[in-house]
Formats: sequence, C-alpha cells, structure tokens
Amino acid sequence: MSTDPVRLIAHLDMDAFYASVELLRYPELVGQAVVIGGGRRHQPVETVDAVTGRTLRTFSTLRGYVGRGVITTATYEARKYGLQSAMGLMKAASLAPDTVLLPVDFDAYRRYSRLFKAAVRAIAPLIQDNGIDEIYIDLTDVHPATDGELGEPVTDPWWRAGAVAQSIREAVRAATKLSCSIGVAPNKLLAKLASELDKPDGLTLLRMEDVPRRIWPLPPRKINGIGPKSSARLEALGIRTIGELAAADPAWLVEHFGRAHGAWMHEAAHGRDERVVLTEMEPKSISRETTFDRDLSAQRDRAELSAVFTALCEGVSSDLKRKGYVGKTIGLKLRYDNFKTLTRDKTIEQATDDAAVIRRAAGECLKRVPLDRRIRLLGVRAGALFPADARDSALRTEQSEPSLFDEG
Ligand code: DCP
Ligand code: MG
Repeated sequence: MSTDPVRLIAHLDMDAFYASVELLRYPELVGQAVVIGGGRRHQPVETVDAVTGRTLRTFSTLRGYVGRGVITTATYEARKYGLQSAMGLMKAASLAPDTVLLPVDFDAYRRYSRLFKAAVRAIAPLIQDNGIDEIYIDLTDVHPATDGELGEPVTDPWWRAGAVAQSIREAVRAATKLSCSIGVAPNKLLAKLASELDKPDGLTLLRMEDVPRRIWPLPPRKINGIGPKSSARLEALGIRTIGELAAADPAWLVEHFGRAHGAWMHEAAHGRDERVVLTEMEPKSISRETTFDRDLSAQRDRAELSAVFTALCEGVSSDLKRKGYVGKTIGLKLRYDNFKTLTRDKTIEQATDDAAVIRRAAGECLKRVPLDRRIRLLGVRAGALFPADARDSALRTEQSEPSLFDEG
C-alpha cells in the first residue's frame, strides 16, 4: 500500500463555454440549438417594434450557409443533432439547418474567462490555467468555509474537497451566471476525465477505486494525451476501451508505441499520474530603472533627467500593457552618488497602465525627495497590480447589469 499522502485535484471546465456566454446577452435563445462560429455578417439584426417599443432580434441560421467556417462550440440542444466543435458549418447546415448561427466574440469570452478564474482563485489559490475555459485546482489543503452540519471539524478529506468544489461552483455562477462541471480526483489525469462524466453542471468525485467502474468503459481517446493517431492505432490492435488498455501487457504496448508513450499509456489507463498543479504566480510589480553614465545634478542636468524619467514611465506603461496589467501604486526609486537609496510610493485613484498618469504620479513622488545631491540611479515602479480585464469588467459591473457587453 502506498503511504503517500492523498492529493485532491479538481478539474473545472465551463459548460458549452462560448455558447453560454452568448446566451447571456441573447436569453431568448436559451433552450435552442445554437452554434458559434459565424463571422460579422451573422450578427443578429435588431429592430424596434413601433407599437411596443421592444427590441426584436432576428438571428441567422445555418440554412444555406456557404463558406469554410467551422463550429467553435454548440449548445447541448444542438449537440443532439450531432453538431460539435470543429465541424464545418456547411456540414452542420446539412444536419440541422434551423440551428441559430452566431459570430464569435473572443473579447467577451476572455472577459468571462478572467472572471471565473478570479472567482475560483478567491476560494482556492493554487490554480493551473489550462486554457480559456478550464483550470486545475489543488484542493489538498483547502478547507471549506463552514464545518460539518453539527459544527464539528470535518476530517474526511473527500468530504472537504466535495464541499469546497461545491462552493467553487456557486462562486463561479455568482460571478458569471454560467455553469461549469468539476471533477475531483487524486490527480490531474483522473480529474480531467471526471469533470466530463456528469457534464453539464456536474460535480463528480472520482476515487482510485472508482476507476474500473467509471473510467474503464470509456474509449482510450478520452485520456488527455491519447490523440486520434494513437486511438486509431489502438483500435486496429483490438483495444477499444481504457479497461482493455489497462489489461494490455505493458511490454506489448511499448513494442507498438515506443518506450515512453507505451509505458505512459499503461500508467494512464490505471489512473496513475504524478504531475503537479503548475501555478503561475502573478507579478507583484513591474519596474524600470537606469544607472546614469555619470551622476546627474537635479539642477544642471534637469532636461536630461526629465527625459530619462519620462522614458522610464513610458517603459513601465508599455510593460504593463504587454503583460495585461494595471497598477494602483506608482513608486519612485532614487540612488544618490553616495549610494544612499530612497523610495517613495503614491497610490492613485484608479489603477492604470497609462504613461502620462504614471509620469504624473511618479513626479509627485519626486517632489517628496531631497534633490541636493547628485543622482546615480533613477527607477519607476508600478505595484498593486491586477489584470487589466478585471478592472474593465469591475468598472462595467458597477454601472449596470448585464454589463460585460456594454463596451464604449
Ligand atoms: N473551442 C474551439 N474549437 C474547438 C474546441 C473548443 O474554438 N475545436 C472553444 C469553444 C468552446 C471552448 O473552446 O466553448 C471550450 O472548449 P470545450 O472543449 O470545453 O467545449 P465547451 O465548453 O464548449 O463544451 P463542454 O460543455 O463540453 O465543455
Ligand atoms: Mg468547456
């Protein structure tokens, strides 16, 4: 028996993600077959009813579609007709011509992606970003906000993980009005398989002992890492389920698929996976500084100092924009010719990535330091960072609801 402590890893995947985001702004389409994949010409046409003053929308359908577009995703209603991601729109039109077709709006999907990830992070900070609509979450050391029903601390780690996963689902829904599916398992491989088992809006706990019953009947291609080629190859060799793969002789697999892939497939089929959740830390600050070739005097070299100062602020601004952050504190760093170093910070009203705003705030910091010695180094820093998208959506949410689509 293994004495390794059990890890509890969750995989969260949003349900029919692009389509669900679109349905938030077109609620009249809820319950209908809808695919996302059109271009601008498939934008719904809005007319105002002269009598009632109500806005009516006319939607494009797949009927008569000619072109090379593909489906990015389909609502679950559309999936009943066999429509699915990556299918050509012309083929989809031949299967279900009355399906509504909407254009893609990646900016909206990215905003919702940021929102749901921030909601999860507030509950469980150890997150691995795994694409626009999915993340891995390490729940091993996360405790639910409340204890058991009788108030006693809960010791069963699976109960705990289930409670935390449930609160994550609720937080995602509160932040986005969207549903997701979560699988909780001892590792990433099984968690990803588990999140699909009860989609949509599912929560599945998958213990190691559940693998034969719930995982082994599935086709091998469900395993992340067994692509169409390996899958076809396995099928040709007579292996149609993960269970059959698990029962196959590892040496025989190695013979057909090479040492690394063959051995890995054997482990995967048994639900074994040691990979850790790779969290990416957000940067705490972004800064630029420069050491002058010769020490500068604030009085005599004023023009040169000022030009360098402005360039540093512009550098910080472009770094922020490139990385997609805004900062709420602007800092100044000064080193004198005697190597004494000073810093000053200013918190600004609204987080920014704008060079002129940074320059103004840093200029105010500069007024708060003595300038009677020569200066050896000058630096500008933006701190208290957060993603620029989060600021945008927070601002919009304050104004009105539903607000994520109201772009200026
Ligand atoms: N996507 C895409 N092209 C693909 C697959 C997916 O553009 N071939 C986009 C659209 C999806 C999003 O990525 O909405 C997430 O992919 P998923 O595989 O998670 O699919 P969905 O979230 O749409 O559906 P599900 O409920 O099955 O997760
Ligand atoms: Mg999804």
